Amino acid sequence: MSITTADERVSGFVSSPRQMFIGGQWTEAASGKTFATPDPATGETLANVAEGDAEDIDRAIRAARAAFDDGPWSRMTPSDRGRLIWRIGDLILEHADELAQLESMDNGKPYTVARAADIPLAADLFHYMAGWATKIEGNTINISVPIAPGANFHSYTLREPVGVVGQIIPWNFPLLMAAWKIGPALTTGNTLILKPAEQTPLTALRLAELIQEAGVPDGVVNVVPGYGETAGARLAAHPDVDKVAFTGSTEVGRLIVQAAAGNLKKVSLELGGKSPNIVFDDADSSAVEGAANAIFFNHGQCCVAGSRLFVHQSRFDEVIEGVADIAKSIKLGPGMDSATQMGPLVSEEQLSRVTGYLDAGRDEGATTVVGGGRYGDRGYFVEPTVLTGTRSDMKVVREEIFGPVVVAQPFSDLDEIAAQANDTDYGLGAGIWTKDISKAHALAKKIRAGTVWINCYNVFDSALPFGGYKQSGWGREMGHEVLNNYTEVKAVTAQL
Ligand code: TXE
Repeated sequence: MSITTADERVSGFVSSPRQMFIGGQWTEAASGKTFATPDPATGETLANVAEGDAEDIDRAIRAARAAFDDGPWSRMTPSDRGRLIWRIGDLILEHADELAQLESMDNGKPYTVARAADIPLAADLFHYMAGWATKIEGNTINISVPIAPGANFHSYTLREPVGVVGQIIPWNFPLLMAAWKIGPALTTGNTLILKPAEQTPLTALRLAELIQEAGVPDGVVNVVPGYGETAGARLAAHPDVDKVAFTGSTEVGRLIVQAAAGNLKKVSLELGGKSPNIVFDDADSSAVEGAANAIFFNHGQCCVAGSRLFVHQSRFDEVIEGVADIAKSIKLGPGMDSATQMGPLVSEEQLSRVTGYLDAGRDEGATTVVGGGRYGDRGYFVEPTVLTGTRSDMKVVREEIFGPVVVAQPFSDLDEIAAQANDTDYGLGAGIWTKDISKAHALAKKIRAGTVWINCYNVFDSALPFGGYKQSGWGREMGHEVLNNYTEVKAVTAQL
């Protein structure tokens, strides 16, 4: 018997065109078209993938509808459902090396990071969600009905799946975003169609194979790779989809809401951010590394990146110098190189978007302390960058850059910093660095954001709800909060 290694499985996976997964079958696009997903470290084609568009989305929705209405899924007991979901988590861990390689090659992030963070977090999400399958409960409610004095009623609520769910995800954490979407939808008994980002379809397709191997019935999970304007738009607009869950840009989030208005499907959104990271005068020295990690992790391609750094004026020079030193020391290279600490951005489009912001910052008068441009002339690398001398009306301060670029500003008091931190259309995350825990909690309360980290940053856990205030989104993912995203509540009243 021959044993295939993760390397061999990965090269086998990318060497032939990948098909889409509809109704438990692996199939070509109805149009026969494929698209290339490039290696961001070189720009060369990594793999070819079936290009789904409206017709394929329609097929997938029919499969998901049949599986929801008539399939074994709706008759499965919660504990059997939970066991299947747990098994998906196990299979992810069993294939962790292979998935981390695929993720690194398709997205550009270092293999070591994918192996240590993305893959175990994705597995953990399924393990966490598996437990909820048996704990979805309604309430009994005592009612007194004024127009029926003396009558006796028995009222209770049922929490039921929304139905067929369309899920559209981005490219910054491809497998993890697929897990955040698929895990809770399955736990609550929905069926789904996932459209991965066109830049990074590979791990979602490999995940679909593992979901099939786990024994999830045909049609419950469908994965249709393709472009946003075609496949994504059809999924968001389709009248037979009951809910759409989207993670991506605020701009496309608005289009999703408009498309969903046709049949008023439920919508949850996880959108952009411009998160403040605040270092007080009494902060521990770990704040410097914390501020660097907040922006440079995943090359700044995090919706929650600590992209606006506010430092108390008494510590400003020291902290900026420290973050700049870290920026200079970061080793850039291909994700699969074991020495690499930061890989390329995901695509040529993101490279020109981020370098465009660097030009805009310079034009508007910002000072580049370190970095400031493209790195090398092959692949989509950008230098880790620190900008100072910025004003709150500058493009680089107001808009999400989604690259390794932080804008740093000094501040002097608590009231001023709360107002500055909230001076943004977004409200996804925030960081606070201080030894004064009362001050930290007081500020945490004032900040209008879905997540606040105190003396840490980028700490995620499947049990913690995640999502945004203001234009950063609607609804929460993870934790028990996510169950609200994927269930309807029915009130039942019987007269006794
Ligand atoms: O995002 P898009 P892009 C932000 C970040 C980044 C910018 C652009 O600032 O620089 O968005 O990235 C699908 N109907 N974030 O262009 O277009 C698309 O195919 C339905 C923040 O890559 O929003 C992909 O699957 N779907 C973010 C997904 O939407 C459509 C993560 C995200 O792509 C569609 C990514 C349409 N009309 C980018 N158009 C975060 N919150 O983490 C596109 N899509």
